[in-house]
Amino acid sequence: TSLLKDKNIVVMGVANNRSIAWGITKSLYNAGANLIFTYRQERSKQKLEKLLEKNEIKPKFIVSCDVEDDESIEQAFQEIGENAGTIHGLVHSVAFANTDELKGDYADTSRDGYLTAQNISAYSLAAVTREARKFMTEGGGIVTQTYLGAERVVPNYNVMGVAKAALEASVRYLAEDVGKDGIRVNAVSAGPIRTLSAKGVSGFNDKMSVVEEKAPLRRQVDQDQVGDATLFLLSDLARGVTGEVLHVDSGFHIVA
Ligand code: 0WD
Repeated sequence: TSLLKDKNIVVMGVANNRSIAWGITKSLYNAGANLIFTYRQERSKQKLEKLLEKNEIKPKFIVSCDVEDDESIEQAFQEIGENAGTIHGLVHSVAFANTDELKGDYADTSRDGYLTAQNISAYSLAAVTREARKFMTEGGGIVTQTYLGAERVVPNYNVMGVAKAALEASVRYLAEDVGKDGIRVNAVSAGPIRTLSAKGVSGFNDKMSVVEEKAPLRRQVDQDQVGDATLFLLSDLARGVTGEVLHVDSGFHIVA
């Protein structure tokens, strides 16, 4: 397709070939987008460069961005704006919580662990929206990645579930802020997918097998499905959709 032909899209959060952001990258690239990547760790940058090469994807450029640091965000988007001119879309696919908080009782969450999860997983969406919108002068779309643990109690997801609830509320407030500029803000709520981050959640394998057993579609979700849904939300096909959480979970969230 050419749904995103000549559109400059920023992708944040490719750590390796299992990353949800990598599935998204493939969908957006096949739809004709010019891709700009941000990374946090040098190791992720190297992996990303290899992946891009192997898949014959030419990035517009790659820039460092640690979402814990306002200065890093400002610098990254300044550089993106200077190089790309206009930004048409942004994919936020980053989250973090200490693994020792992703098990046991939520009540035992430390203050530090709580603030870290909120900082990187929820506040970061507001911070990057603020910087990106300066260059989104032709309107466009912002899409983040969330999970069912925001809406329901999912064992062990704990502090991350609370951070995702804040993220989903942020999607709505941000949608109102930037709607006047023709920018839409949405989230994809994916079913469990085996990635580096997912390894940190205790009992993660069980969550995947329950989707296979109970979800209407009786199969697991993969990165490519999330990629195509994200493509839809960024494209003009979703021009009437904002402030929305779109479940890409084989329908799991509708069953009791
Ligand atoms: O089952 C799953 N895997 C699901 C994940 C189901 C539903 C939603 N999600 C969400 C995650 O919560 C996250 O928001 O999808 C998003 C992407 O997660 P992923 O693809 O599962 O995880 P991973 O491949 O580990 O990528 C997460 C990225 C990493 O990139 P880097 O370059 O930093 O290695 O988020 C990054 C993380 O390190 N990240 C940060 N990026 C910038 N600044 C930061 C930070 N401070 N902290 C973490």
